[in-house]
Amino acid sequence: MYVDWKNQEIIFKIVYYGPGLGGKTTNLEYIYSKINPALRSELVSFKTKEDRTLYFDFMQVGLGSIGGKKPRFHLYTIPGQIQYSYGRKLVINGADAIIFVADSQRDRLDENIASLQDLREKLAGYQKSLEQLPWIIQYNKRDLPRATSIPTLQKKLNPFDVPYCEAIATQGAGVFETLKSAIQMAMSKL
Ligand SMILES: Nc1nc2c(ncn2[C@@H]2O[C@H](COP(=O)(O)OP(=O)(O)OP(=O)(O)O)[C@@H](O)[C@H]2O)c(=O)[nH]1
Ligand SMILES: [Mg+2]
Repeated sequence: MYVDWKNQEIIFKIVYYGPGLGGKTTNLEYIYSKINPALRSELVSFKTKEDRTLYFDFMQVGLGSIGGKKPRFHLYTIPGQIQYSYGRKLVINGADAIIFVADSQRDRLDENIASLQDLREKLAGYQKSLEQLPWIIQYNKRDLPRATSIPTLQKKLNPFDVPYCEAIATQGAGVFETLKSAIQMAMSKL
């Protein structure tokens, strides 16, 4: 979080983390398509030719004003593919809240666990930890028939019992609920 005194803005950084193909970019695309254009910037995406995130996606979202200051949320997604480790490290720096987008498909459980471990390592590089930072889990792809049950996902991915949302990002289900929780968490630091 930082204050831009010139423009009287308070900037919060919210990062969508999680395994490749989990649906991080889809969350941002849905928000972009539904939110009042007056309240958001353009969506900036750096993609590979296979439509995978290469560096990050970025969009700014604004909310009215609080005590004369205007809260602004910088939403980023990380590149989930294993080889873009350094990109993830850069994007996670300075996050005020993290949304961990887990892929509910049964055969993706190990990738979710590995991504959570990767997140811990990246944060440790900045002397930060998941115990200190506000974060939330989004169990995405709930529409798929062989989705892992929520109790199993909770047991494997949520030992601290942080808040979670269920989502179908392609249909927009749960996308704004997730963002709202993350915004509340980020702002609770104020
Ligand atoms: N069935 C289903 N498919 C989804 C859902 N959310 C995302 N997808 C699909 O999953 C694929 C990957 O989605 P992305 O949003 O690009 O995933 P990502 O997490 O940004 O992936 P990286 O950029 O590689 O880290 C796309 O084909 C999406 O349409 C969902 O809730 N249900
Ligand atoms: Mg992506």
